Amino acid sequence: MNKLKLCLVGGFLGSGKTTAIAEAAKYLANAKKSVGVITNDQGIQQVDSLFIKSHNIPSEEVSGGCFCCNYEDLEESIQNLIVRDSSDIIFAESVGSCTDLAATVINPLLSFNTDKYEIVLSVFADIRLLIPFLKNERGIFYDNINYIYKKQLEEADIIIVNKIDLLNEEQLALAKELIATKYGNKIIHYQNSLSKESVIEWIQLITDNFHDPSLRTTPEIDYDIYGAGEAELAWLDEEIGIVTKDKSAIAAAYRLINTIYNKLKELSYPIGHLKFLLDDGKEKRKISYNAITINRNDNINNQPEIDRIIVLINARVQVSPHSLQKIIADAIIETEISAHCKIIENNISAFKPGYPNPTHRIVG
Ligand SMILES: Nc1nc2c(ncn2[C@@H]2O[C@H](COP(=O)(O)OP(=O)(O)OP(=O)(O)O)[C@@H](O)[C@H]2O)c(=O)[nH]1
Ligand SMILES: [Mg+2]
Repeated sequence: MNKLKLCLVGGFLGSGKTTAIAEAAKYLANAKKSVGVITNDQGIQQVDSLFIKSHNIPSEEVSGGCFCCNYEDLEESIQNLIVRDSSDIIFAESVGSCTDLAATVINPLLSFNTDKYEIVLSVFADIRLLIPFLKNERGIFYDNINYIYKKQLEEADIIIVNKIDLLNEEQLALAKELIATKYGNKIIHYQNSLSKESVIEWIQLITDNFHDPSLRTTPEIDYDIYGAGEAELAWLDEEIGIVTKDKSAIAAAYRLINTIYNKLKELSYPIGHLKFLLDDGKEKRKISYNAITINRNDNINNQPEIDRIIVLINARVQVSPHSLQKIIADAIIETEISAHCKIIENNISAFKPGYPNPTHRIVG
């Protein structure tokens, strides 16, 4: 029997996992491969799940916590994709603040299912965040969060250094030197996930590196530090409706998004991710920010003229859940005044993710 190829995709928040997975899945589907995707995040209303679905890619979602703490849900999602969609290659994107995947996901899958899986773990890193991290072993987040970042890279089968298009040649050459001294023993792929060719190279690399079904050695991990880092990044998901009288709903949505982003920047709260899914009933578009997003140039001219739009917000920010909710509430009030619209808030959820409590932990 052919083994299921499971491409586990980890790496820090906003590093480009979903972008690459969507591109890879579309490419493989065009090549007549039976591909499936599993999305995963701390909350219930997930931007990435809707984004993947909007590309008509067979998908499943694990919600309300990471794969390791929802292991049964992960197995059920894999099974659903196999049975319903005949998937034989599955991309599973873990929560961007999750680590210890080898011990809590890969080893249990291999131990409990003899001869069923071939697995490879790609860990993504946004090159603009990786460089300052490597230079001083600190990032722009608190130390506990930097610890998660470091552990993610340590357990990677393949490190995907992503968003290389955002550096010039000289910066990239210096970055490569730095990365080679630190991670010389790893397979490293320099990638631009917005480029199909670059993503095809990643697919090739994964295909060549599916591991024998033997248990992985796993890095030491201090769960108290890991848990503290998770908790320092508040989660918020919220669906809102924007209604205008002059068909300017899209412009109002962009105004709200900019207001939220600018408030977080002004208050210097480091952003893990800040994602929006705009749904005008015809088209879904995703807008994302992370800690170092600079000047997005969204073209808001020539947009459809519509009276209402739904916006799903997912945020993961180094701040308390209460403050995060307040910032968004303030931005909504300001936008209602400045954009002459009515904003209706539905289904808000804001919380500190709990202590990671994996269903299984098997050290290879
Ligand atoms: N310039 C550039 N932008 C990228 C690249 N890869 C992803 N992005 C952008 O980075 C942002 C975050 O990408 P996502 O794919 O959502 O990142 P993610 O790792 O899935 O994020 P989370 O699921 O929130 O942890 C989006 O705006 C993407 O368009 C890249 O290679 N180059
Ligand atoms: Mg994602």
